Amino acid sequence: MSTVLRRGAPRSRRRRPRVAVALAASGLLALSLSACGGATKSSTDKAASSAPAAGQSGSANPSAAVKKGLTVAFLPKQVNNPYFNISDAGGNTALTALGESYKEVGTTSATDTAGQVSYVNTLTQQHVSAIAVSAQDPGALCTALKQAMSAGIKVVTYDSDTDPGCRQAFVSQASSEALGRSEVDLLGKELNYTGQIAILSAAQTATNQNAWIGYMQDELKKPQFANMKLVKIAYGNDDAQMSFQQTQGLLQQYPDLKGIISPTTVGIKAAAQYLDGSQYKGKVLLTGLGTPNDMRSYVQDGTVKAFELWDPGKLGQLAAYAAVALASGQISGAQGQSFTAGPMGNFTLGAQGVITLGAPTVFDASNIGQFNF
Ligand code: RAM
Repeated sequence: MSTVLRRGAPRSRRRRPRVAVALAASGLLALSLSACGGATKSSTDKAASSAPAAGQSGSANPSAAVKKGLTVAFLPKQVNNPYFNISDAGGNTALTALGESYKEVGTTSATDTAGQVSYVNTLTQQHVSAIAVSAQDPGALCTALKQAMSAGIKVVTYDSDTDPGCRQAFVSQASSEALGRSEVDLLGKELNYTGQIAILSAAQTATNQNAWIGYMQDELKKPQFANMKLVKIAYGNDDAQMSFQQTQGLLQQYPDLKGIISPTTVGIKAAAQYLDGSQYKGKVLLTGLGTPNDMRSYVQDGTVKAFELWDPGKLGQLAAYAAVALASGQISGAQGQSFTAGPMGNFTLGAQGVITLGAPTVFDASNIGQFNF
């Protein structure tokens, strides 16, 4: 994919309408670039991101009818990532079942915050009903998302949140705390709570990975981990090649390394691939978050013992139902409101508009055969 235009490049199978291209190519893109400046957040955005929650107040009518003719746009962190192919297909399934319209736009790189901003601006111009976005950075999209909300567009984050003031609700895959702590616990058991470990993350700014890593570091402070030392956090940017090279670099830099946690589907797959073909296979243990289909062969050949994930398709479905509930006025993002997510049942919003999918599944040799995603 490295030959593909990186910034704002749309999926080839879903061409951007001409008007969108024109807008992005002219003033809007310039505006977004100057406002958000790629990975470096401007002070404007920092100020915007710390403002009080814009859209989580306001009244809602839980028995309002589902509006018809809605368009929900999915803007994943990265469009060429199999994880988001599954999650966004789930969004499409839910919207199709409701008779609403689905579309997906996004960048091919997971570190193209300016590209994400540009897409938000384009969707605002197109006046979609709602945007479901997995944010590459907690603050960089805030100015653009607040403009979208001011224009009446509902904003739900899924998978990776923005600062809470920049969206109405966040559809979270699972408790961040449970995810972070459990990955350390899985590796700790496998290593008999001894040795140097490293983390191979995604983008350095990713809200979700950083939240999980925070809890991993906290878990490591517990007495049972006194002999386990986190020596490095490396970033593979959800890029397969970079994640592979970062794994190689970790082993070169820390020859005594005993384990790696990679809380990204792209990272764990690349790390497993590296270990599998190296002298470290079976000696350096690996866990984290991966899809069963990506990881099956590495579990079967002993490179990986156990890892975890939620069902990305269900996450996308829930994001779509939440977006439709927001656009229909059934919820506004306030704590305690609830809505029905079709066959998935009822969900209630927690503090700061967080809607949690559920608990993740731990996959190992005993159950991986039962899962196909
Ligand atoms: C990658 C992305 C995504 C994360 C999964 C686990 O696909 O970073 O945001 O939730 O891994």
